[in-house]
Amino acid sequence: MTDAPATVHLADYQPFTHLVNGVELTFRLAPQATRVLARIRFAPNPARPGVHPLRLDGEGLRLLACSVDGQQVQAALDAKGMTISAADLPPDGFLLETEVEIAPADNTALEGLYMSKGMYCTQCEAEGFRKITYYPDRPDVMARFKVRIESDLPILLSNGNPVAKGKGWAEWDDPWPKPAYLFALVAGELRARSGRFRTFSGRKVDLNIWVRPGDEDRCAYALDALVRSMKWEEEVYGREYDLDVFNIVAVDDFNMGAMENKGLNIFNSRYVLASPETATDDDFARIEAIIAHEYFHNWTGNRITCRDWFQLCLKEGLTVFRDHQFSGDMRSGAVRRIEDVVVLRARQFREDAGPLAHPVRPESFVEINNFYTATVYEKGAEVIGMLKTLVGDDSYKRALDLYFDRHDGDAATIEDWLKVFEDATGRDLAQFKLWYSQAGTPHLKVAEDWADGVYTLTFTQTNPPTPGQPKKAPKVIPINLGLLNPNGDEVLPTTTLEMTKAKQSFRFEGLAARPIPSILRGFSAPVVLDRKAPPEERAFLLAHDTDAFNKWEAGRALAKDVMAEMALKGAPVSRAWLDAVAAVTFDESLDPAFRALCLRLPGEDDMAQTIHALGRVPDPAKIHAARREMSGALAVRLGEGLSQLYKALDDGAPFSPSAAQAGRRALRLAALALLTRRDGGKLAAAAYAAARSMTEEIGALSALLDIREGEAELQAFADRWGKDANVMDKWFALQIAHAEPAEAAALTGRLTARPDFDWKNPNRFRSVIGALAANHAGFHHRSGEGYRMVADWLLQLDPLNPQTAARVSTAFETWPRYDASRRKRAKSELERILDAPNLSGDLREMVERMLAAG
Ligand code: B3K
Ligand code: ZN
Repeated sequence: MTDAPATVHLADYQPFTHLVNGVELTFRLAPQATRVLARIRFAPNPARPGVHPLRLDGEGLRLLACSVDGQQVQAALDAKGMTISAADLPPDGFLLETEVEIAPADNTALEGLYMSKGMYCTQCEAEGFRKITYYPDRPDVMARFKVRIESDLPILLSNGNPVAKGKGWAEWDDPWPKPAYLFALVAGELRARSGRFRTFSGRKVDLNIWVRPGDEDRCAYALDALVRSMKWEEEVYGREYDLDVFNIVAVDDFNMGAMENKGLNIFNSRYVLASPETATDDDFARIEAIIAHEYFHNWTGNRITCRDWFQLCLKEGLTVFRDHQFSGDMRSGAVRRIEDVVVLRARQFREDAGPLAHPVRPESFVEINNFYTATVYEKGAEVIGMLKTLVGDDSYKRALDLYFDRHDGDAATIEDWLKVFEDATGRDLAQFKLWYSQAGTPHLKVAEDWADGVYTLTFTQTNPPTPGQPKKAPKVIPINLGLLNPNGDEVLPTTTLEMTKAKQSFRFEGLAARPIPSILRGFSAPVVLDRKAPPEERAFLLAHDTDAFNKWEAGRALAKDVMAEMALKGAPVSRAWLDAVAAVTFDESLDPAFRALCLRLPGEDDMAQTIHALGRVPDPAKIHAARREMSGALAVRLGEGLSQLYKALDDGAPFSPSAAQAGRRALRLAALALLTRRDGGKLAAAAYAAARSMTEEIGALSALLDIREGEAELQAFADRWGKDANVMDKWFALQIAHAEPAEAAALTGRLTARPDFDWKNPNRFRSVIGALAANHAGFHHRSGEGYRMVADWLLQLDPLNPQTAARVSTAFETWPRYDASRRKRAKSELERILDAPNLSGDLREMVERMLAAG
């Protein structure tokens, strides 16, 4: 048994005892016995006066040699690191030399140095560097790294600029001081797709995307996205790249999306490789966003890093905000905003409403990897969006310039970040800071009054209790508001109301008629708007709102009202909703991508969350049935127009991943899905056979699976793509996503029995087990089979890869919202996990937090 993992507290922060003045690493690579030689120069840290021993992190290392200034010393070793007593350390600074042995081939956790299909690679954030060598593995210790790699493999990469290479070795030098979590090394049989970028000051940068042989022809889109990111970063934020090379490596076994290591980004191959035949339009959009995200980290994350892991949102929230801005500029801003809010609600609102809720800046953790969450990332980005709305675009720009100026080279905090805004604008942000410290999604109620030509809106905010935070103070909420006349004209263009109190009224005078309010335009704050509105008003806004987000939101709110009535009271599909959607669907003046979004029904999990927030118990089977009934009714209501739409949207143009073409495909495939509900699958089968892109292939296959057809197409798909893991992941996930609730677990069972269910690969695991967890009615099926199967697989994966097991376990975070019988079943699965011998600290922390809810 290892000791119980300790809880780390933000309040306990202390600077490290020493400074690191330079690191030289030599890697002698071998799968079972890699040698890592480290030469680290330490100096006393003036911020920690006094005499201190040297405490270094280190896990799973075999120490072979250890000396200080050339003298061998006896280090005290334990499971978490080594300590060298102060008596062995010259007070003015010293050179520590160590040699350790590690076995990358046995590293199944994919953290530290590991192997993926014969290639060596690393993942150090957050605390993986300690699995490579003894080091102060914390973000506030920044140092310059020089690296020598010795191996017979042809391509040897590390951070910074290449210095020299010869047969069997290569040397790299990173001139920019960095924390250890940004260290990276890659060695393998790799091929590059290369490009060039000239920065605004004239610096030439070599760009390379490194992939396994055979994948070279799938790099063009990522390379193009990289160049556009670099340019956008210069134009919009004035930030230039700072090395001679920028390398990206695609890896098949990776715990998350990608990693921003300085000058050497490592990517999950599914977020790099793309061709029209293998990637969907959504894949293209995601690749563009992730390439940009990791690139933008070069300034927000690398040049300015975090003082400690509690400040994670400092780099992640800001970088997500920036990648959202970028995607909005590259594509339709309105469509991107809607998509981002859909994700925010699906992941972050869900997290905020359950047992895993935590502040954007948490105050304690056991395993930091468990805090790379939707709250830190997505809500962290929303907080920055609100700040920008409150101070205005010009002040935002001035504040960011000041941030880069003042903190370049620092390991900074949220306090530093907010101070920059206070200094740049003169604003007091003390109340705003609550967004960082209080968890939970605020609910906003609205009351209207119209009397004597004066229209008054009164808002009331409530901040619901979350684990460890029973009581909360009111937050600053920027509410973007527009007012429309009953004839559809806008009488008040978008105006930001600044709500600072628990209850607050805003008056509008000089209006000729009682207006229709368009509240929270652009989703100006991450809150739940609790406002009942009659269907006519929602339909009116869907038809007339000038704010694209709120126009969509009106349709979405209407669809949710209808679905809730159906699931809770057995109401019929509403005519008003059908008519309103029909009007938008056939409105040729609107962007096809927007129309496709309006045709998409709210997700079942989202609906369950909404019903739960109404104080009712969601029934997954009823929600599922209601949603199907709604799309069936829509297929009928849209009638012949659908076929025309489907035909008209095929312009025969050659494939382009452009947002415009993707939008047309999305609308066309939405039409196909509905048509398939009526024609028994004839059109979809033909569409599958004629598909010229993966988007069309998946679209046609989904439509067929939706009506329990598509056996032959599934087989054809597997025959064609069987050797392509990234494409086959879609094949696995799609079937499970479309499975009947009662059959989802059994289907998953059959798929996991296949020899190509490589469960140790995180992408495959997520495509199958994650897909079952995401099939709302299947996972929550009353038999409890969904819960049992996911729990079984978490238990199987945990000993090998605790990080991915812990991540997928969030499938259970919603268990308290359901009925007693489901709760009992889910809870007993969680308890079963907790009883497992040698459960990882990662999974234990998650399960304990989830169980604490009841
Ligand atoms: N910073 C990494 C995430 C690291 C996750 C460690 N468990 C990727 C990103 O946010 O860009
Ligand atoms: Zn990031």
